[in-house]
Amino acid sequence: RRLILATRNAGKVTELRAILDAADLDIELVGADAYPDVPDVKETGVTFAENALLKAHALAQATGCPAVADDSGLCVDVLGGAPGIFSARWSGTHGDDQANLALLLAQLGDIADEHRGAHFACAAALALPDGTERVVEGTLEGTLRHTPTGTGGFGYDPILQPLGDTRTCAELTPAEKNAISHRGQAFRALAPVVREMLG
Ligand code: ITT
Repeated sequence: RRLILATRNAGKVTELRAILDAADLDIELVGADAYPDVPDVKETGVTFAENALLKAHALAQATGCPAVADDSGLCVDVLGGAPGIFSARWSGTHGDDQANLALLLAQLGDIADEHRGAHFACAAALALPDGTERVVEGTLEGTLRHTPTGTGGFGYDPILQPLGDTRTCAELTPAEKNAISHRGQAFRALAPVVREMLG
């Protein structure tokens, strides 16, 4: 059996493979890159869950295979939850992690640490070709650093310091990040659903 990972974000693919491999699903995981002719779906939803479902359904319909999708982002308290679902294109250029992070830091300026609360959020969706769907969510709470630190992970990892840690997500090992992350939580919760629905 085959399960499509409906994402073109390389950082997500690496993490999803590790998280789902650890769940021992006995399923072949195939990246969306294996289907270059399937056009990217427009993320027209207003929530992470809606967008994750849109992406999963688009791949499941186009390929005839079950698909899982991730929609995720960084929600900053003092910005009322922004960039949120716009995290990947905050600077105007989709997927430009450096520019997105730099703009966000500039917007926060020298706001004091006690006002730099934020969380990562992830919605993990499963869609089957017959239209069946499931979606679950996870979050990772933390505070935002004034300067980026660390080289691991992707996106906003160099500025998000999880609560209870002194390091940023970009300083954690991949296993340490997956153990606590929004994505780890969401896809570990989705794994038994995948097993049940594909089994
Ligand atoms: P797909 O739609 O193809 O999955 P995308 O990068 O466009 O890829 P999203 O719309 O879900 O995906 O945007 C996610 C963005 O949120 C991502 O580009 C990062 O900027 C940020 N983000 C999500 N999870 C993150 C994480 O674990 N660490 C750091 N940044 C993260």
